[in-house]
Amino acid sequence: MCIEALREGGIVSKVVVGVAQVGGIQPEESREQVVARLIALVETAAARGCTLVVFPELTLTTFFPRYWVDDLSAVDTHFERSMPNPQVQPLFDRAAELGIAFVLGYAELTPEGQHFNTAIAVDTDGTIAGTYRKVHLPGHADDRGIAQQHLEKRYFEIGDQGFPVFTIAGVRVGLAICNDRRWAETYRILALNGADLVAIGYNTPFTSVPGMDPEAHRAMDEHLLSVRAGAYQNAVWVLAAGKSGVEDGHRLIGGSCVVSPTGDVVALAVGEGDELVVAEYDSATAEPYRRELFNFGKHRKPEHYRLIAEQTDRAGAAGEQTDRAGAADQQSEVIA
Ligand code: CDT
Repeated sequence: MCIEALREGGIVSKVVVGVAQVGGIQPEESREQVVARLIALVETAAARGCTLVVFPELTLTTFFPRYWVDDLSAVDTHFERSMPNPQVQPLFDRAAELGIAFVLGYAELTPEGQHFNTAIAVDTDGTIAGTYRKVHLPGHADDRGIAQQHLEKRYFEIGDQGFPVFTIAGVRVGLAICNDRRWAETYRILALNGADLVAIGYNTPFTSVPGMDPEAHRAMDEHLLSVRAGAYQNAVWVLAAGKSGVEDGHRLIGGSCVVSPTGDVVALAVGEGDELVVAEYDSATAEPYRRELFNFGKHRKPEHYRLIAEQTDRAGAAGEQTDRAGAADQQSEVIA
């Protein structure tokens, strides 16, 4: 058993954690085939002493927001109508047998017909502790004509639950999904909500920003820069699990990692296929930062942060039309 017997109110101080990088998932792969790959990763995690494993964003399917589909309902085949459903149940069962908590990203279609890019936190006994629905949806509602299509705004609605924190495997885990990791607000809200560890799943292609020179090293550097800054500035651990390798002709960056509150990458995937990276989470690493440099209670000055909550855009800039992701043009308001 890798949970140290230092439980205080259900919270542990040390636990072995795993980040499950998943190689490309091709459009023709069935849910059953994907789930079999995930179970193999969970078994590897158990053999290496893990109690908590994080999987990528939209783990169960290829990254379908890269495709334009005229009929919106045609993409519903990529969405899960319930969780766990019969195809995914074997993952829940095997993880519970092995005593492993996990975070899993997938496309959620609610009974009310809403579409979300979702992650769930599942505890060691197989119960779902909670759900997060992606807030920062990148790309466009209509990318036709752009070489690198990224249509999350077309296929998903903006998450409606903020940034929640759930206790699984005795750790307070905050959830975020892919593009969320590039926004300082994500980590700060999760830290304010009490997260000790932030679990992030992602799908990042090498060529994600139209018009930008797609230098491979830059995509990886920006990813690591984001998760390292989030961890350090908020005194939290970050577990970032990506898809990797080639998915239907599109290359994803991989780079799945564990980052400690010091901002150090303590474990990093080196391959482009299914791969588990493992590290020991230790709550004590965060303590000196929380006591001194990033002692929020002592040093934060929310009275000077009003613009963050009240204003969206840079002063003088105009917003952008979106689709399922909601809302008409957001004309930014200049607040002096
Ligand atoms: N899935 C996701 O959010 N990916 C984005 C890249 C696309 S930007 C058009 C990311 O931030 O990695």
